[in-house]
Amino acid sequence: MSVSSIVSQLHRDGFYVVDGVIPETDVAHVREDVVAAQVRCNAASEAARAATRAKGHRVGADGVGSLRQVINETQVFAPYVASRKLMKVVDALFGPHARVSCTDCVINYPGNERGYWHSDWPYNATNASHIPTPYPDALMHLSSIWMLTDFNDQNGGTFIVPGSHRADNNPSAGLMEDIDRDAPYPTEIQVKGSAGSVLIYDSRMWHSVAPNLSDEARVALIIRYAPWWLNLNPSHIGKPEHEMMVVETGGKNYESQPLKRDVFESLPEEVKPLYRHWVES
Ligand SMILES: O=C(O)CCC(=O)C(=O)O
Repeated sequence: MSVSSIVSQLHRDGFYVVDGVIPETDVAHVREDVVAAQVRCNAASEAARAATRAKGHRVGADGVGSLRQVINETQVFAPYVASRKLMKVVDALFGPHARVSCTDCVINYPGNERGYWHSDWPYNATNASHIPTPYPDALMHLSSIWMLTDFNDQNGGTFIVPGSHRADNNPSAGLMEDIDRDAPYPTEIQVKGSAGSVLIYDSRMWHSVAPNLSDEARVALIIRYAPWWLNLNPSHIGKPEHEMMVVETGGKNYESQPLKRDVFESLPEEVKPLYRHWVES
């Protein structure tokens, strides 16, 4: 499909699945490295989630493993982050100098619970830093979920509500009349695709973790692309806005450590500009 058709579909439906970003021949290797990194760092990542939950905040869903800034642990997927298949869309939406704002992984283990309807940062109202409603009707942040296993309705292909990106609010705070953020939504669909494909969506689109009813883990990367003018500092540990808006308020946020310097230096040249804003000093 042409770039302009993809952009039109993003504006109309809120999402699009880009096939074959990671070639079939490489995807098993990428998946194995990402899972190994998550398992290696599991105790630390679980402790961070437990501490956030202990403060009374809503975070994640039981049975879902995650690792923030997984690129600090494995760079196996780095060559694809600036894939032309994705960057031509990012460039068409945001112009030059776009930046990556999130590089995490999520693993839905068999039997995980359903998540709650939300939009991604900066629209998730459970986060200390979020845009107040009503939202302006503009695509300001592009989220993506990378399928490192096939996604289907058995193993927890993400629930989405097509068209919800045009709403001026989302159910994350649990305050929308007649909408239970934990319950199925009448027009929800489940994203399906083969391993190596990438779901791209307007970060405003309502989505939620789906239960994995299969007996194999469902593995994904979460990568987000932002225009240069979107202030990412509230979600960057160590930046003054993060200190002021998240630490000092006792809130929770989408947040990540910067890239390690040696990791940044090892990245492919075309990927470095996407991370240059977010490297340890
Ligand atoms: O892993 C999924 O299917 C959904 C992930 C999600 O909700 C998110 O990244 O905000």
